[in-house]
Amino acid sequence: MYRSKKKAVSVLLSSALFLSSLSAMQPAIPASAADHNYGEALALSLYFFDSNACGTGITDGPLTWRGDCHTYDADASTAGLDGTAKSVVDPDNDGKVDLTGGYHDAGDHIKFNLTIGFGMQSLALSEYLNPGIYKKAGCEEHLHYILKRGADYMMKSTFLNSAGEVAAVAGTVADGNLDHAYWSAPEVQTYERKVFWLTASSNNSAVCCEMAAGLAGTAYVFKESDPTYAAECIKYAKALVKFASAHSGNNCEGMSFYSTNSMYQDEEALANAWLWILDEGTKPNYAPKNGDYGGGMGDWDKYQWDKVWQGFSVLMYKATGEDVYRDELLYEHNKNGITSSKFKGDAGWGNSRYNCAIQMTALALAGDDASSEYAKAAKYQMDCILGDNSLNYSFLIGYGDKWPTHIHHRAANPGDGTQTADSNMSAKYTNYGMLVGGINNDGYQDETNKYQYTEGALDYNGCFALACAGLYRLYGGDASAAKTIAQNASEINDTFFDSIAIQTTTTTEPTPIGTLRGDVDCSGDVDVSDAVLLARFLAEDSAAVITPTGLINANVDSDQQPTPNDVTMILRFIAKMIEL
Ligand SMILES: [Ca+2]
Ligand SMILES: [Ca+2]
Ligand SMILES: [Ca+2]
Ligand SMILES: [Ca+2]
Ligand SMILES: [Zn+2]
Ligand SMILES: [Zn+2]
Repeated sequence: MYRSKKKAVSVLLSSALFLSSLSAMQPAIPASAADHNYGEALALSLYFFDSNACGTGITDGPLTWRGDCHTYDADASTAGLDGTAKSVVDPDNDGKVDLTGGYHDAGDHIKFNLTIGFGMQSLALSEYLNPGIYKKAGCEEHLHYILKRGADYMMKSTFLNSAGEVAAVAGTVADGNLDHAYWSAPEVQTYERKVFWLTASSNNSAVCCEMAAGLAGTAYVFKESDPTYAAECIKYAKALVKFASAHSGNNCEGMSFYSTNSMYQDEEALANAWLWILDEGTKPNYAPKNGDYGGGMGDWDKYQWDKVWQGFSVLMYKATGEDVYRDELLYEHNKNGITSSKFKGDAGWGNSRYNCAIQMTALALAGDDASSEYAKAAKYQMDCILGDNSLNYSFLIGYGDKWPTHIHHRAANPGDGTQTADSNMSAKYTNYGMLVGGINNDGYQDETNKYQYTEGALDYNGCFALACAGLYRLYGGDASAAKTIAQNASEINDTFFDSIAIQTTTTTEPTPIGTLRGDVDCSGDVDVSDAVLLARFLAEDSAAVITPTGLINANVDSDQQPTPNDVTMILRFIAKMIEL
């Protein structure tokens, strides 16, 4: 589909003319040298997910020091299930089901579908907001590899009946208290891993919708390269949203570290927004104002594992350009307040992830303008995290030349078999790309048992990707530096993704803007029907429907959103008075 539209462009306009008009309409971006290398940081950050991989296919994978683990999740217990749910999950009635795969959550080895969903959704969102950014960083295949492991596991742990409806979800695997009792590498562990099931009578709707958002986001990333896989992800995403709303609940058993509140409408809205963007659903109907999404549902917070309203608004703003989302993001930005003069360090536990989440909102407001105060504020915060702080530590492990070594991560810092985190041993392996909690207003303590500072998790790196991808798009950076690190680090199997060509460009390329300027109905050419459709849409004619791509195509004057001026410009183009 994308290729054929491109062909139509070249028929209509010479490619040179098209490109020159494109660049003329882009806001000017100052050619500033990047203080930090965001391309390198983004590419490195993906390796954290490999460090938390669980199941099989890990030995001989991207990391030399990781191997298959918890393979006995293949015989996970179905205890706790009964009736139809039991018969769907365990048709041979042996009391066992295969739940291998997925990701450990943090420096421990629990698999929470809530944070796996959040992590995958965040990675997919970082690509959507910054189209082609992982390709530019030379790590598109790596992104696909990570998303597929996450999506494969979320689908494997979702059990559909013959009608395609969800019968049960293995929401969490491993009891946190038991898991935490062991400080050892995942590869050697044999403790019993309990399954916490979600069913119609004991559901957790936020978990199901977060999974749906992760699956639908993954479908977006795969829709061109593997439409069959994307369709499978969409099927599960739709089933999970339906299950979550038909049987709403907030069962937090087994989720003591990530207890959700009862508000799942934010995760639901996010999943539905992705489905709408994929042309697989209707446009979510929310009009947030001053943090209030209606019906008493408020944001007034930051994007995080069970509070994703800002992720929803960022996604919708990118898709529609509508002022209602910009105004809402501006409200939350002003409330959370980051500037380019003071590091925001008010979170006691895992400060860097919240800081990155706030950067995401600022970068959405910045659009393509690297010289805006929003962009500069995000850049300042990220630069502090990457090393411009009183300790000169990069809190992204393996980036720069100094980083924390007493990390709270059992796989990378397993000790000698008798030690616990209290022994404060140094990491055995450099866990390249792991974002740790890092510095906050109280400082930083590089101690293995100070998990508030030295641990990382799927949600941390998800938020990091959202911030770093935006900064890389705006300010550039030489991503080949990550490849050089991979070649020299004994921890990384640098030939694993060898088929990937690293692009070393340091200039910022124009952000792709739809398929064809002025082609509001996405028919492949621009004619009077495009102007008519846009005029009807702007007059709020409910029968006038424009796809997200069409809305981007419609905004020919490149301001925030389609307006009557765009109709005028399209008509002038048809009359051959101007170029688009
Ligand atoms: Ca079985
Ligand atoms: Ca929620
Ligand atoms: Ca058209
Ligand atoms: Ca416009
Ligand atoms: Zn494992
Ligand atoms: Zn833990």
